[in-house]
Amino acid sequence: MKQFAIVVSQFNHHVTDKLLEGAHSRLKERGIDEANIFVTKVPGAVEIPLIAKLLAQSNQYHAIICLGAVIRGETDHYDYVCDQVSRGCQQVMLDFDVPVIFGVLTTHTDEQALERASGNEGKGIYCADAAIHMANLVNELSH
Ligand code: INI
Repeated sequence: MKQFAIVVSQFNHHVTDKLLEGAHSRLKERGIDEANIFVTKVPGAVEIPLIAKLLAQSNQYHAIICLGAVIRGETDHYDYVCDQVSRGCQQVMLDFDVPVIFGVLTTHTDEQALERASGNEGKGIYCADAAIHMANLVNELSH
């Protein structure tokens, strides 16, 4: 049975709660038992890559779904946060040969983030499908 981890940041949790709900419920809908879904929370998107790395290192997960919401607002901080989380997630994926699914929304406004996080086409749902797809592909290609 495949195991999945979800790392979700608490910053902008009104958005990330929706991402988590979408990803978690889709994994279950696709037949993954609750016992095989590990969810862990981090303060902000910048903290996601370290925890994704520790999860990858544990060798227990077939895919790691990273969820967050970086909203531009007024400051340049946005660019640094986006840069750190996107590079960090990709580094973990390529260093550990485990799919790290990038479900971190980067938007100009709160409304845009909420819209992308919600509904049947929400990013959390997409990320769960991508995680299952990638876990299957890696499994096929490495046997
Ligand atoms: N973290 C986010 O996840 N989203 C944001 O929009 C954001 N902004 O805008 O500042 C944000 N900052 C916090 C950051 O991720 C770290 O938690 C913080 O810098 C401590 O390392």
